[in-house]
Amino acid sequence: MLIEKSGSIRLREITVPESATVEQQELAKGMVRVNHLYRSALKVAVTQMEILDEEFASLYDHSPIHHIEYRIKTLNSITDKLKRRGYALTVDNIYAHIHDVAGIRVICNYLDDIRYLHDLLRRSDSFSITDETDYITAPKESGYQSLHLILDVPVSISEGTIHLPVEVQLRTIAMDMWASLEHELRYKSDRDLTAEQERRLRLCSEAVAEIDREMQNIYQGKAAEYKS
Ligand code: 0O2
Repeated sequence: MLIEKSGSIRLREITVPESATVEQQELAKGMVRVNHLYRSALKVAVTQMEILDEEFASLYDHSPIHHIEYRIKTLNSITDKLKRRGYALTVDNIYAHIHDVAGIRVICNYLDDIRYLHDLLRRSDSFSITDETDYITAPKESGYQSLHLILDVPVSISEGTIHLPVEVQLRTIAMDMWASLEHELRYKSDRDLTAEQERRLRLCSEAVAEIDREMQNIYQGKAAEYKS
């Protein structure tokens, strides 16, 4: 199942007043180009991911991917990230410093599915992995778990082949449940989470990790880890 999340860059999001300078008009045009190119990179990467999934399913009668979500980062989010890192909003800075303009989230059934897909992507000739952060082996302070990869994706356009980064977040259904609810709890309210709530979220994340290990063991027919 493929889910496209909203959030593409649209020209109308960029205020170009009548008095806009040539530079501002160029920026607006450049943003439309950014959107088009990253969308194309996203399509290439999503299609390749589906091909791997279908091939695996036909060989082993098990699909490693539960579903895939993808999105183009919103202009606001791009602007915030550039600002946080001390860069001005320019097309060149987006290409140089933002590696998650195009993002794919691959929700897997089991932990081993993540390792298996990671391995396939490492060996793939279609793109290379330029960066990886394993928040499963070492979860973030918040408790967040996922495997983050940056793929270098070749895209054929009229002028030739360009290479663009696409961020891939690989996680299990259980990790996705935690991340979605934690994000909701953290950002949907105008009140910050208390230290106690943060602690409880970390405990939930540990419980998620244990559930993932146990589901994996059950799937493989191994002995249960829980002690009665
Ligand atoms: P969106 O809308 O998902 O793109 P950054 O923190 O973004 O300046 P970096 O290196 O990209 O720098 O950060 P990181 O933490 O490796 O990856 C950022 C993305 O991972 C986030 O995207 C989230 O999708 C996810 N993520 C990271 N930490 C957490 C967390 O504690 N909770 C949840 N729910 N998700 C997390 P964005 O950019 O926030 O937004």
